[in-house]
Amino acid sequence: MKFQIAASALLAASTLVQASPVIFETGNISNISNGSNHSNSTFHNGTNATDFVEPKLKVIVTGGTYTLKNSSDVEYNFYGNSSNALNFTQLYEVAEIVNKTLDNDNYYGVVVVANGNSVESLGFFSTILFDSIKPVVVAQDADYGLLVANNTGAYGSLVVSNDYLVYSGAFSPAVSRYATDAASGVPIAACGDDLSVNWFFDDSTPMFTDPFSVIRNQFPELTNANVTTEFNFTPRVPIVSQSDCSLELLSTLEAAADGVVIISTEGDARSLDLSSLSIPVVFAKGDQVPYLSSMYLPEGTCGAGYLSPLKAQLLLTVALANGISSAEELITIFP
Ligand SMILES: *C1O[C@H](CO)[C@@H](O)[C@H](O)[C@H]1NC(C)=O
Ligand SMILES: *[C@@H]1O[C@H](CO)[C@@H](O)[C@H](O)[C@H]1NC(C)=O
Ligand SMILES: *[C@@H]1O[C@H](CO)[C@@H](O)[C@H](O)[C@H]1NC(C)=O
Ligand SMILES: *[C@@H]1O[C@H](CO)[C@@H](O)[C@H](O)[C@H]1NC(C)=O
Ligand SMILES: *[C@@H]1O[C@H](CO)[C@@H](O)[C@H](O)[C@H]1NC(C)=O
Ligand SMILES: *[C@@H]1O[C@H](CO)[C@@H](O)[C@H](O)[C@H]1NC(C)=O
Ligand SMILES: *[C@@H]1O[C@H](CO)[C@@H](O)[C@H](O)[C@H]1NC(C)=O
Ligand SMILES: *[C@@H]1O[C@H](CO)[C@@H](O)[C@H](O)[C@H]1NC(C)=O
Ligand SMILES: *[C@@H]1O[C@H](CO)[C@@H](O)[C@H](O)[C@H]1NC(C)=O
Ligand SMILES: *[C@@H]1O[C@H](CO)[C@@H](O)[C@H](O)[C@H]1NC(C)=O
Ligand SMILES: *[C@@H]1O[C@H](CO)[C@@H](O)[C@H](O)[C@H]1NC(C)=O
Ligand SMILES: *[C@@H]1O[C@H](CO)[C@@H](O)[C@H](O)[C@H]1NC(C)=O
Repeated sequence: MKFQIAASALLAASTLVQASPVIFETGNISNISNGSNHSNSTFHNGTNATDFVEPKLKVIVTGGTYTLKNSSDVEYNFYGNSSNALNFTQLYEVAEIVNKTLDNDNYYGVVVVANGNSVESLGFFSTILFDSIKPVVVAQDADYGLLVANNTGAYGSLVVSNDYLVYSGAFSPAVSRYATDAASGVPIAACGDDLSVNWFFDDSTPMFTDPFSVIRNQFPELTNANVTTEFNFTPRVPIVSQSDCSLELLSTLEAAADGVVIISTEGDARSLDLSSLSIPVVFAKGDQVPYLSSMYLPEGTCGAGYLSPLKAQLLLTVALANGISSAEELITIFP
């Protein structure tokens, strides 16, 4: 730990106000309430408040490091305190809370505190599901999540790592056991020991989910936060290594899975016979900031691009949960 943040130090930090704003989304952000300059007269829907509530940040606790302490500018909601990776059902349960919070003018951002096994999933899941300029910050430490979410430059889904770097949820470090290098990721800001958040770029909207992306334009259903209550269906998408893809394994998968992510371990996978599989297949790499195109993959399968195996598994599962399963569609969704 470089430094410890006490709540009082956070509140006293004048650097929070001075940090230069960064625009993460194209669009008109001037009418969204935020922590640094609230307007008492008008909500962004144009109506006037009769009983004005000063906007807050909401912290949703699912694990990690936190102290439950409601105050005038932070509201803590306890979801759970798990050290296991949140499963798909739980991700959607948290998503429903985040969705309602983002749509509520009484909150100007959300912090999700989670254990280290869930940070990558929550950050990437939020990137897919939430099309909002309000910050959704996933962190293991609530104080760091709040520090970043309260920075006027923080928009969209972000992950704060334990070494105080800030990532877009699409490019957070691969913390899962499926990555060969646990440190990979593309940071966009660093928190300073003066409690500043120092952004590296002017506009860090990932192209993967920007307003012109395929995912936002052609598959808006992927932002539905209530899929599991709606369909009561949790797709089963295991991750397997290419070197384990025996005929026996493939026939087991055909019967027991709705889709599969295969970790590419050989250069050219085109000789792999997947003809016995009728479920969607996505190949992903476990390398540091990987890129896997579909060029050397068997026909009818999809490359995960720069997504880690865990992120590829999540995207495929969210797609399947929304009824998207053809290779043609999946290829356009994956980066
Ligand atoms: C939010 O804060 C930024 C930076 O201080 C400011 O430019 C913007 O106008 C504020 N928005 C509102 C609605 O107060
Ligand atoms: C800002 O307000 C304008 C006019 O009321 C509206 O058209 C626009 O969608 C709002 N933008 C956001 C980001 O809420
Ligand atoms: C942004 O929204 C504000 C407040 O609704 C409005 O006055 C301004 O003209 C808008 N700017 C653009 C570029 O739409
Ligand atoms: C956010 O920043 C504002 C302005 O500096 C400050 O008044 C407020 O206490 C901060 N909120 C949190 C939760 O740190
Ligand atoms: C806060 O917003 C008001 C109204 O938009 C503006 O007049 C004022 O300059 C802003 N204050 C700061 C510190 O940005
Ligand atoms: C908004 O109203 C609250 C409660 O009446 C008051 O404490 C606060 O100073 C007001 N803020 C602004 C920016 O006028
Ligand atoms: C909201 O309040 C402001 C300031 O009191 C006023 O100028 C405006 O006309 C009101 N708008 C509506 C829709 O009532
Ligand atoms: C904080 O306030 C919210 C809303 O009133 C409430 O649901 C929650 O239980 C409170 N949390 C704590 C830790 O008191
Ligand atoms: C996720 O975990 C919860 C709590 O342990 C459990 O009730 C639920 O059945 C699990 N869901 C799946 C899809 O495994
Ligand atoms: C405008 O937003 C406020 C605050 O969320 C809400 O109470 C009010 O019902 C909304 N009005 C309309 C017409 O949507
Ligand atoms: C929340 O969910 C509703 C219903 O699916 C959707 O219309 C809205 O855009 C979502 N809000 C956010 C911020 O994702
Ligand atoms: C789920 O969201 C969809 C799309 O916004 C909506 O049509 C549906 O009514 C919602 N279902 C539930 C159970 O909330």
